[in-house]
Amino acid sequence: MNAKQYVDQVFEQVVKRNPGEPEFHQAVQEVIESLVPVLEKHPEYIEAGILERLVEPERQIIFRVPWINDNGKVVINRGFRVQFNSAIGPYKGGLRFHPSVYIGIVKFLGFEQILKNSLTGLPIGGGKGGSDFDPKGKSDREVMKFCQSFMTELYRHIGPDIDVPAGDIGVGGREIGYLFGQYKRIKGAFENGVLTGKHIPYGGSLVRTEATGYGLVYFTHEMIKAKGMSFSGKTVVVSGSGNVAIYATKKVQELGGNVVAMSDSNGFIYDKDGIKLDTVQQLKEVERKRISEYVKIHPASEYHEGCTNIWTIPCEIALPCATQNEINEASANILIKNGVKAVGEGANMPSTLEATKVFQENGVLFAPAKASNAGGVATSALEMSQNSMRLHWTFEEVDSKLKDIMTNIYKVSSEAAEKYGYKDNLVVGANIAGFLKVADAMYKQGIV
Ligand code: NDP
Ligand code: 2IT
Repeated sequence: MNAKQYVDQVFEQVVKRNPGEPEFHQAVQEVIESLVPVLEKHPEYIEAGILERLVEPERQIIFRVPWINDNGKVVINRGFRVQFNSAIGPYKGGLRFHPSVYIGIVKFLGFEQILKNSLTGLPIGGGKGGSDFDPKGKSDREVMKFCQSFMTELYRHIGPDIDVPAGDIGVGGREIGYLFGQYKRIKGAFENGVLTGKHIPYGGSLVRTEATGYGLVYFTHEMIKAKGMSFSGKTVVVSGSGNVAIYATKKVQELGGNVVAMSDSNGFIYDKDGIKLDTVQQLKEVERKRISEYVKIHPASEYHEGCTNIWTIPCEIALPCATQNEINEASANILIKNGVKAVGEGANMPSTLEATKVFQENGVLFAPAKASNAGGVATSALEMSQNSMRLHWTFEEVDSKLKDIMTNIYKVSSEAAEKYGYKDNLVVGANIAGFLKVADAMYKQGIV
């Protein structure tokens, strides 16, 4: 069997074995199709069933999360943790709390995490988890109750050398704090390396809050710099207004770019003179309100319903930082018609396979999520290092390590692309560079 036939057969099996999980199929398809040239050079990986093993999680945990809301009503949510691959380190990846979470979403995110974590150059395997719990409109007390119940089951599956969760959509510092408090109470030990994204006083790392957004801009900057471009004076659209979007916007503004639009799941704001980030931070990080409130404070700006309509705003650089499949083929075509030159993915898999193809066929510089948003998990790994050493690095130290890591991810991804005959195709380059380390580790550890 040749490499192409092998890949097709593995993909067919994935679809058959994981019915009704289109996001997982999509993530797998994008990765394994680009591995054909690697498998041609390494027939021993086919022999050792590396791909069949890579696409099958080592362990999938699904559990009941019962809690009582402020009205005294019993509420049941579902919790998930997929421990996907531990070839190069303990499982590592975020927790997502959003009503759309089901096993297919957790598997897609966990699968992406394997190669992303490998690209960071740090010793972390791939995992992901979450719940269909919706934090919107819940009181702090309800969020705490939910987090405590969630951890009461999860604690038995995780640990600083086993599996280290962090945040993702709907999970930020507040949730990590409640989760850690309950873990510590159950274990009766101060094992702060069990979670990352912690607050600073109990072992959090400086820069972790900013890391995904800053890292995205560092990576995108490397990509556009190679073609003689910079952020200075560019019109930029950033979707989302959560953790990743806010700190991507902050770094773009520092580099002299003009971010003119941001969004949430209801709609988007357009402020042609530049988004006032302080207002967005106050509304989103402090008051947890809708982004539509922005126009009341800045009446010269506009609010439009429909989050994906944000891609109709003309820009030279687009940074999708909200959620999966938020840019489809039609949106990609509109962006191109309006003159987009570069796309940097902050969210996980924000472009559909068709949209990615449209960007690449039209010469748009394209930074794929597993490379460009790896700064968050990389800084999580730096948080784990500091916890192990019982030391605390300064903001400048961590930020400079983050910058080096993102620059290196760009370098290894573009070199792998070129080496395997896909010059400038960072999708293929990132997949190959991430895969090689994991495959080598799996191969050397035998059939496990
Ligand atoms: P947050 O919860 O902080 O923010 C999410 C933002 O995206 C909000 O503005 C939210 O709007 C919007 N959003 C969420 N779901 C949807 C949806 N279904 N449709 C439209 N808009 C939506 O999450 P993060 O900023 O942490 O995560 C954003 C993306 O970045 C995700 O894809 C995540 O996986 C990825 N990521 C996050 C990392 C991290 O370190 N946090 C690291 C790497 C990737 P609303 O408030 O209305 O729901
Ligand atoms: O998608 C991601 O990389 C994250 N949500 C961050 C994971 C982490 O462990 O910091």
